[in-house]
Amino acid sequence: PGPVVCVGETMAALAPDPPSPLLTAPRLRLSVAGAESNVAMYLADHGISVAWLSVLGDDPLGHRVRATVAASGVDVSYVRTDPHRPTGVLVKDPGPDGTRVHYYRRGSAASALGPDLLDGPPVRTAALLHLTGITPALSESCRDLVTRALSTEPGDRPYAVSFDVNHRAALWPDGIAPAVLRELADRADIVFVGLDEAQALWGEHLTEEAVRARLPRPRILVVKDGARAATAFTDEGTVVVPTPRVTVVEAVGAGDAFAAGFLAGLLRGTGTTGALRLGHITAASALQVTGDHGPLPDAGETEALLALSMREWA
Ligand code: KDG
Repeated sequence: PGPVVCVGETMAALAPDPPSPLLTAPRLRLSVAGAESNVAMYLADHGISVAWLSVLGDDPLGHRVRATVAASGVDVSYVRTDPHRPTGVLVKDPGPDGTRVHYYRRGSAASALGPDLLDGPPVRTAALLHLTGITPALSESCRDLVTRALSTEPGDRPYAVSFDVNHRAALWPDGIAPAVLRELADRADIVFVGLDEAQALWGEHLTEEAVRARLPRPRILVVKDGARAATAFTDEGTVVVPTPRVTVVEAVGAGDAFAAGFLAGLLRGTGTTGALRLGHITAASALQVTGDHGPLPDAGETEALLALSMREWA
């Protein structure tokens, strides 16, 4: 099978360092932020062959993003540059009530991504295409891209599609996200959604089972309840794996890390329980750093964690 291909926008990210409100912060740290490239970088860490596909501005921030993603071992050779549109930017504003994110991405190079991208390499030969619910919120052409990738029935597609719901309220016009995201997610082969995210979108008191009832079609649906557990609904049944306890430094990027670990597990043939464990292990590494991307435990440690009995695990 071909590689995994992750498609979506990655931005330059600016964050006060040390964390303090933007109003007075003397210094900003420059890094990169993008849900799909986060997944790609963690897949590469797990030894999976993966390409990231996007468009960047022909500007220094775009060059920085490309170099950073490439340095993680992700194939960026299909990433295009647009001489007329800038690379998007995200700015974090830490405050007493948490960190607010401000986007400068309208009209960005990646917002002009469109469905034509699905016709060429590397998508045509991909084993797995990873998309998120961020992309359909970026522009009409971006929504067309995701809609077309999911327009055929799972059995009729040359590749499997995994879809992380990733609801970003700030990017959506009022009121349409719940219906659009549900319809897209229900057409994917593998879906990731946070329980709190599903409750915000589709109903305050939803349980994991009620989320499954709203998304009945995906071959695999993973519902993540943060510090408690992750539940996978598959054709073979339901598997619940508790979240191991870790000291959380910053949660941004943990969802992407989880998705990458789970997909790496599936591709390595660990089975559903192993994939959920690898999701948790990978998320833990993102939870323990301020950026989106932390170091994984080494291969020996990972194998030992995968081999624990259920009682030893959590
Ligand atoms: O999942 C982490 C992402 O939210 C972050 O890296 C930025 O992709 C991003 C977005 O659009 O919010």
